[in-house]
Amino acid sequence: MASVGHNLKRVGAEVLAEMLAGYDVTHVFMVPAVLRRTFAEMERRTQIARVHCHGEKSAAYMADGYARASGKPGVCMAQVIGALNLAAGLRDAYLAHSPIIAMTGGRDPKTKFRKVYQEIDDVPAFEPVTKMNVTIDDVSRIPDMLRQAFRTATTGAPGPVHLQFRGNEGQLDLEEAEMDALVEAQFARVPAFRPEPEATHVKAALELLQKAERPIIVAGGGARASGAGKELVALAEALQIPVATSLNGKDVIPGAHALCVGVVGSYSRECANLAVNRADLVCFIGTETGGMTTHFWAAPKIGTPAIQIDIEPESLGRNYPLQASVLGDARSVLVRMLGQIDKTSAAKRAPWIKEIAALRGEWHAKYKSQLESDAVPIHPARICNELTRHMPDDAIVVVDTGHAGMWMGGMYDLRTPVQSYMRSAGHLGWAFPAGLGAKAACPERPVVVFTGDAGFWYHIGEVETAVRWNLASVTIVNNNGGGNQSKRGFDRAYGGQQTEQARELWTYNKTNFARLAEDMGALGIRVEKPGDIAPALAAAVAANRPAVIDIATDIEALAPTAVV
Ligand SMILES: Cc1ncc(C[n+]2csc(CCOP(=O)(O)OP(=O)(O)O)c2C)c(N)n1
Ligand SMILES: [Mg+2]
Repeated sequence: MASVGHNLKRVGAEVLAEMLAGYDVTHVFMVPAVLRRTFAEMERRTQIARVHCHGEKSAAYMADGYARASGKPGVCMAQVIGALNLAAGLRDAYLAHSPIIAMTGGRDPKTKFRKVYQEIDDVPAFEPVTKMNVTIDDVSRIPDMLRQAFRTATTGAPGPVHLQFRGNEGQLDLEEAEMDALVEAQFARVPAFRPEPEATHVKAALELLQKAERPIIVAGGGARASGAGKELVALAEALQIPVATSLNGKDVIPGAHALCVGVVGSYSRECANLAVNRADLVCFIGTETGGMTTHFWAAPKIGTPAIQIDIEPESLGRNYPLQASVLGDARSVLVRMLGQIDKTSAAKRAPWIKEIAALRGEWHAKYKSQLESDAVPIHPARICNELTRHMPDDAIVVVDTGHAGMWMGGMYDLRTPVQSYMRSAGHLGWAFPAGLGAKAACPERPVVVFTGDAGFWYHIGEVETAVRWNLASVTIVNNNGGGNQSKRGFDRAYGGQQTEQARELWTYNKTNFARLAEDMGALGIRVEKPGDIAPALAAAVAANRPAVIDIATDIEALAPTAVV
């Protein structure tokens, strides 16, 4: 704990700047004007980079990417008029359990309800997207409220918090009070605590796993946040249990691992859904068992024997009646299990593992022609395959939603346990700014974003931010000239076959994003032939400056939908 002494009158901005540095915050993402004096104090007292963005939503997404890449809360800020833009950007973080501290300017009691320029009551809008949503009205409360914000963001299932500072620009930071810049370093990253499970619960769950002949693990974002990948793979190997993941938990086991069946649910790999639906016991680890992960509770079907491990008691059994539930940190629970496993129970699962290998093989055979397609315009599955083979060993892969999520979730494999994967929890346009935040948090690791063109358009102005701050992520744009995930839906809306004019609902003008990126000072590479994907990736990673790889793809190629 860092303390600056007692009975000392200090300016709020000084304390806030020092505390953020004390919590190991390296970047804040914002649109001015908010907490201006705090920015001045950051410059005087800290090394914190103040990344000035082109919109509050993308600032929040950058903070989110920073948080998911590093486990450290991401900090973003907006003045009162930008507050709801910022709140909109917290929605993905809330859904994904990403720790964020959002700071906004707010109302002054002296003038509220008097039609102050740009002012409404923003606080209610933060309520559905935060774990904690508070106003700081007296400067002396900055230290304890900031500590509470870090504590809330990093404990249990992590998530965003909102601090509103008095004054439309948070001018509260100019005031003085007796206070200490006291920091609780434990809450500077996730997981702040690793709650140990009850021994009897661990034993009951393990006995069921060992008894099962066809068990499967479904691991989610909670396993990822706990850093439980190594222990999870060790347990799976020791007991010969196949592993499926949620989209949010994709990087807890490399896709290349023989026991990995892939992502289960809606944006999934067919063999994962099939495997989960053939299991006689499903072990959920750190997943909310929500609609996306279970394809609306069809994989597995409700009633399938299940056990669950989670850090949040209210998650246990929410959607699947359980034979055993274990409350605790995922890694801690797995360590306990590993300490008492009976490896001899694995032998009886040889037929199940053979069946799993066959399911994996069938999937590869079915999609081989797409994965290896030489078609021009390029088939997106071929991009995924090239990325599987050529992604740097320690890359952080950041993926947008829609078809981007489907292509990469289902068809891209992580090769190594140190490659990371982060995905939009549903918001189109999240990935590009999130990738910039990830690069800010982990400058030594390659960051490779996969997005569609509609996704990239959202925050394209942030290419300029990336250049200005040399946030050297590589952004791959699957450029098919439209939002072609919408194609199926409009086919249906038009009764089977849409009109030519209907395409105005989901297509754009043809654009060369590589050229646009070059104009903004980034490296732009246009790819039109499949053989050029790998060299473009290598060149973009080596360039060490923000890069956009624009890949011309087939607008008629539709990602496979979930099979159960
Ligand atoms: C904020 C938000 N608005 C709308 C959507 C609905 N949506 C999902 S995918 C999609 C189009 C995606 O287009 P693009 O990024 O070009 O990818 P493609 O489907 O063409 O591969 C839309 C509009 C969404 N997911 N998020
Ligand atoms: Mg598109």
